[in-house]
Amino acid sequence: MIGDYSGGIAEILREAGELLSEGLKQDNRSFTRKNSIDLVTCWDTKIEQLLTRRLEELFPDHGIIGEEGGGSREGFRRCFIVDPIDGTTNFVHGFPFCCISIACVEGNAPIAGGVYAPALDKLFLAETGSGATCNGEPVSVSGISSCDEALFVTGFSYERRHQKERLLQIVGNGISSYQGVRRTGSAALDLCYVASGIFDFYLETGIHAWDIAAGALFVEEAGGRVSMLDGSPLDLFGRQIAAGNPAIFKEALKKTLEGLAV
Ligand code: LIP
Repeated sequence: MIGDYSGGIAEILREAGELLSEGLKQDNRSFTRKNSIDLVTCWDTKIEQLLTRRLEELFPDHGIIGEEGGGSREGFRRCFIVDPIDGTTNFVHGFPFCCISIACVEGNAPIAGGVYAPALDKLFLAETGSGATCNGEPVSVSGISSCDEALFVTGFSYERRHQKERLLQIVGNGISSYQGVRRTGSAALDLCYVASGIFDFYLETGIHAWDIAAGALFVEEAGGRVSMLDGSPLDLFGRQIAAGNPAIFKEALKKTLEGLAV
């Protein structure tokens, strides 16, 4: 799949992936706190600097928004939204389920994206209308047709200490409704695994556009659905997402949010 963006995004992700691998090889990874549980490491900063520099070189007329550096999309028709390390808490603890995410958006719609997890040796790419791939092979969402047979994945964002009852209700609903419930710590990889038919439904609140922009495109290009918790079209900046295979989507949304105000 070589559209206008995939070649450049893949090249930059592989370069940044070397820094992430280097960081994972360290005995330990020091961090500072953005709040009581939201961490940042020097690797997040280094990788975001590389992403920004290389994207400016390859796509000079695009805006850039990054988790660590801010940036803006004002005045740009198209803008990159980057997460230098999605799954930073995993990274700090040496749990290799972490990745780098780059998405190109026009308005509120992702049109191209890439996610690279070097420790898993998985490079996901997609462009609107061209499908989604993992390591060059097409991926598609699962065909599972009932929640009983499905694997549900969710996450606990950095607001979790103020939302404990709500999150426990979602997990409780998950335990009663699905074959299994998972929490991996990386929204971007959760969406990649939905697009690959490994997870069947994902739902999270409190996440940011940089966590989900690329992954949401992968799910749609792999034949899946993404939306807000009330089923309305996804707003990347709306701090919530539901994603899954179309066969169980409606049932899963209803069962997962049972007893909760949406
Ligand atoms: C993480 C998300 C994850 C969420 C975490 C955190 P980060 O992003 O990928 O789904 O549960 O709380 O937001 O901070 O590692 O880029």
